[in-house]
Amino acid sequence: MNIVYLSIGSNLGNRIINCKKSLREISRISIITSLSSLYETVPIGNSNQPRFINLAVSINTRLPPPLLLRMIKKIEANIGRFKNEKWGPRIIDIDIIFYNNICMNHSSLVIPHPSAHSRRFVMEPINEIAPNLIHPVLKRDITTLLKGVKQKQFIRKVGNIY
Ligand code: PH2
Ligand code: MG
Ligand code: MG
Repeated sequence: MNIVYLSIGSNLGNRIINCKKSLREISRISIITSLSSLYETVPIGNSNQPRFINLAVSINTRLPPPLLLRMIKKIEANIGRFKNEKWGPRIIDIDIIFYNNICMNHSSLVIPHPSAHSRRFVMEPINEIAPNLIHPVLKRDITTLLKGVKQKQFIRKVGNIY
């Protein structure tokens, strides 16, 4: 089995329900092994959009990375995601952050996610479920990487999904 960390975000519609729906769909294609709290976060990149709800999950899956990505895109489409601008508002976004300790750099899929380590909305939830996980490129654990992230990026725990 492969151990994968996903980052989930929503900033359109009922953000918590959208995240819940994504978890239900993810559990159909994999085993969810841990779940972070929910966080409300200020948008990074394009700041002129609503705040996000973000969380992280770890899953066990037999799907290889390209197939997992294809399934994730289907899940996003099922929940109602439409094509939109880069970094624009979205109903649901599910990103593969880590896949075992694989490092891959394909045009359609880069793992680890290339900007994960500089985003508090990704690192803070993963730190909750896997503080000792080593980033396979940067060779540092999550807690150490989180300390290097700009603490300005506003983030607030808003509870749990269940
Ligand atoms: N996702 C982005 C860009 N900016 N900002 C926050 N706070 N949360 C996100 O999930 C997010 C973002 C691109 O996917
Ligand atoms: Mg994203
Ligand atoms: Mg994405």
